[in-house]
Amino acid sequence: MSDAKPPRTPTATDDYLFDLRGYLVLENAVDPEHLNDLNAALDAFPDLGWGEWHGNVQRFDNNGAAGIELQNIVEGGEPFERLIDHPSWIRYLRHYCGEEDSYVEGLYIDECFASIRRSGGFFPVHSGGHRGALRGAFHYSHGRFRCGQVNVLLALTDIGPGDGGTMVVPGSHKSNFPHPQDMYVNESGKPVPMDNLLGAIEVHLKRGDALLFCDGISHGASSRTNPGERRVSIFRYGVSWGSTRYGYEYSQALLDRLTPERRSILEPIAKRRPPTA
Ligand SMILES: O=C(O)CCC(=O)C(=O)O
Repeated sequence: MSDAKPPRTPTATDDYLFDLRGYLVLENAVDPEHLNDLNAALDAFPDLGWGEWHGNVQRFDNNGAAGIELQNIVEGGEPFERLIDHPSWIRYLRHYCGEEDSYVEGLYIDECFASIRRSGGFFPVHSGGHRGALRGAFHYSHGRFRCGQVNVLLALTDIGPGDGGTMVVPGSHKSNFPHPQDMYVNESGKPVPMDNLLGAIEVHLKRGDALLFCDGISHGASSRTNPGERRVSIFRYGVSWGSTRYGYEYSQALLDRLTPERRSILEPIAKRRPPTA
C-alpha cells in the first residue's frame, strides 16, 4: 500500500527554521487510519523481554530508562513499511541529509524503532554540536544541507505535559560549547532525567504529528508522570553510504516485497558479487 497524498516539499521558511533551530514540527503528517494500523501492529506484539526477538524485530531498550524499544520496527508489519518514504517527510530527508546534488545522492535508514514509554520513563538528554560525531552533525555549505543524520519521530499518541515528551535545545546543533549541566548519567553511571534542562523546550505533539530533527541537536525526553503510554516511532535517516547503527540486517523477504523506491532507502547500494558458477 502507498500513501496517495502529494509529497510535502520543504519551503524557504522550513529551511530557515531548520537551520536556526535544528528541528521542525510537521503537523498532521500521518492520517488517523494509518495511525490506527500502526497502533494495532504494536498491540499485536507479544510481551518481549529485553533482548528477545519477534521475527526480525528485537526488544533492545537503549539506555534502560526510556521504556520499551522495539528495534528494526520496519519489519513489524506493513504499516511501518509505509513510513519509509512517507510523502509527508521524504522530500525533507532527501533535502536535509540525502547528499543532494552529489554523486552519492540518496538516503539510508540506519535505525528505526518504536518506543513505548510508561510512567517513570525518560530519555537522558544527549548530543549537541560540541564535539559531536560527524554521523549526526548538522552541516550546510555551498547552498546545500549536508546533515549526517535527521530523525523523524512520529507521535502515535497525543504527547502533552506529563507524557514524557521529547526535549530539544533549539540551536544546540551548532553549539561550540558543552552544555553547562551534566547531561546523561550520574556519578554511579545511572541515566538521569533532565526535566528542567537549561535552554531546553519540551515538544508537545498531536497524534499524527512528526518531529523532524537533526541528530546533532541536544535532545532527549522528560519524565513521564501520567498513567498510560506514550508511543512513537523513530526513523533515523542518513547518507546513502551509511550502515545500520546496531548491525540489524533488513531481511531479504522485506527487501524483495518493497517498492523500488522503498528498497533503495533500505539498501541504497546493491550487493556486488562475482557470478556463481
Ligand atoms: O524518546 C524520545 O522522545 C527521545 C529519543 C531520543 O532522544 C533518541 O532516540 O535519541
